[in-house]
This record gives sequence, C-alpha cells and structure tokens, in this order.
Amino acid sequence: MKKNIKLVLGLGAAALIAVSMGAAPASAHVPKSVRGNVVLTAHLTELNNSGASGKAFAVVRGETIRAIGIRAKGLSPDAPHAQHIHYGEQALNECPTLALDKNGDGRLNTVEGVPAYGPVVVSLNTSGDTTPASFLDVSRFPVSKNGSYNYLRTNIRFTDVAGTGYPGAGGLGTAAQIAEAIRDGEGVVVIHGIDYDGNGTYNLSDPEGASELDPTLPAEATDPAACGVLR
Ligand SMILES: [Cu+2]
Repeated sequence: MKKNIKLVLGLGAAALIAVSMGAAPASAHVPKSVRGNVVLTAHLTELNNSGASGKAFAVVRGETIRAIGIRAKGLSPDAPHAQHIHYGEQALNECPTLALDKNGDGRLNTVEGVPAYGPVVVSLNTSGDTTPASFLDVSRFPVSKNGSYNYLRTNIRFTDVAGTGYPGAGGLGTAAQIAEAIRDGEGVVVIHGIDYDGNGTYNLSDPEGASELDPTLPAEATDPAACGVLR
C-alpha cells in the first residue's frame, strides 16, 4: 500500500515536470502561480568556457521547493558537480561575466561571481541536508556520467541563511524572504566543477591550484561551469 502512495506522488512530480518543461503558448496569459505553485525555468549556459549547458525547472510553493530538476550536458565527464541555488539581497541575481575576474587570471572563481549570483541558499545535492552547510560536500552531488546528468529532487525547505545581505538582521535572510525572492525570479542555479586540462580528475597540482573556498579542494572542483536564472 505504501508503495502505491509513493507511486502516486512520483506521478505527481512527473506531471509538474511536464507542466514546467512544456512550452507555454506565447499568447496565453499563463499565471506564474497556479494554486500556489510557482513554476520557474532556467536556461543554463557555460561559464569559464566549460562547454556545459542545460535546463532547470523548479516548482516552488511557499517556503518549499516541491520539485527541482536539472538536465545538464557538456560537463567534465565522470566527475562530481556541486550545484546550488544562489541568491543575495544585494547581488544582481544574474549570471556573471569575466568582467568580474578580479585577479585577472582569466578564470572566474566562485567568490568572484558572488556580486552577480550571490551566496549559496540551497545545496542541490542528491541526499541529506540541503542547506548551505552542505555546499561543498562533493560526495552528495551528482556525477556527470559522460558529461551529463538528469537531477531531480523533491520537497526542499528554504532555510534562514546568514550572509544573504538583508539589512537590519545582521545580513541574515529568513527562509520566507529567500523563498519570496526565488519565487520572484531572483534565484540563480550554478553548477560547479571544471577539469580544465581534461586529465580526468580535479587535481590540486593542476595549474589552477587550490580552491579559494577550501584549501583542501582543487579549484577545478569548485569553479563555476554553468549558470542560469530561475525565472
Ligand atoms: Cu554554487
């Protein structure tokens, strides 16, 4: 009996995907909110000449992401790819350009992109905790078999996130504030991980060296590879 209930829920999620992936007639006034569900989509385009691209959708209701899916291709193959929703009250909430390459090394690292896409508000991993605390737990992010993957996760709750820049609250954004911003089209999906030299692994000894986020991780594991705004 339990299995049947799960199946029904699964079909529900599939229906939501079908709705969000389907092309809406250009002329119709399709309300963003259908019975409280806000459907958002994003076209992911490459950063750092990664060659990656993809599509994402999210169905958000209140402070919950009921379903989120990412279809990515052209990524460094057979490697884990950290992926997040980024958002900041004081960020542009757009994808960055190389103009933000502050140190002029020709690569856009994750921190350099923050003025554009803001800090991490949700970790789009495959199991367990989805808060920003998990943003670099590479063992729980999707692996790009032959450079692509289809990711789907349901029922992610937004949480309060420090550093999202709301004045008067020590920079803390509440779950409600962040959820509203994402529903309003200000969330940015970022996929990380570029094996620049194509030697098959992310290496600390490669020319890019250590990540600016964590000296024990290669920059190849954390540099942004694709980006798109959920609108
Ligand atoms: Cu990210």
